[in-house]
Amino acid sequence: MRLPALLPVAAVFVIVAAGCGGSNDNATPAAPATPAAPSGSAAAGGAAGAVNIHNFAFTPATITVAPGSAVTWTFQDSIQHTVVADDNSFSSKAEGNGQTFAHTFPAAGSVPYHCSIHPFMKGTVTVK
Ligand SMILES: [Cu+2]
Repeated sequence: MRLPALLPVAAVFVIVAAGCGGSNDNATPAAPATPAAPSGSAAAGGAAGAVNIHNFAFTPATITVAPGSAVTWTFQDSIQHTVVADDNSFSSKAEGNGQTFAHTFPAAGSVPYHCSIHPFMKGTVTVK
């Protein structure tokens, strides 16, 4: 006469165990690959440029924008990078996945830049 009494206990045990396993699975999804449209920071007078930072590279490595335009870099690596002008006219903080950095280029010229953490990462903004 003991078996019927044990069955409800076993059922409750299974439900509790399932709830525990489910709440513990907290995998971090990959960052969305779609670049967000630059919001607000783009100055009037030129088309904005966008550069992705992914796999230890600036893509495109060379970008051309009109004077007064902003360039927005989107950090897409889980490893942190920076965007630093070779002449130090601008520099970002070290940023990781999903962050952005924007800089407006008022005057014509060519501005090489790099990642200060990984100096082999190089890019150039050409303003003309
Ligand atoms: Cu870097």
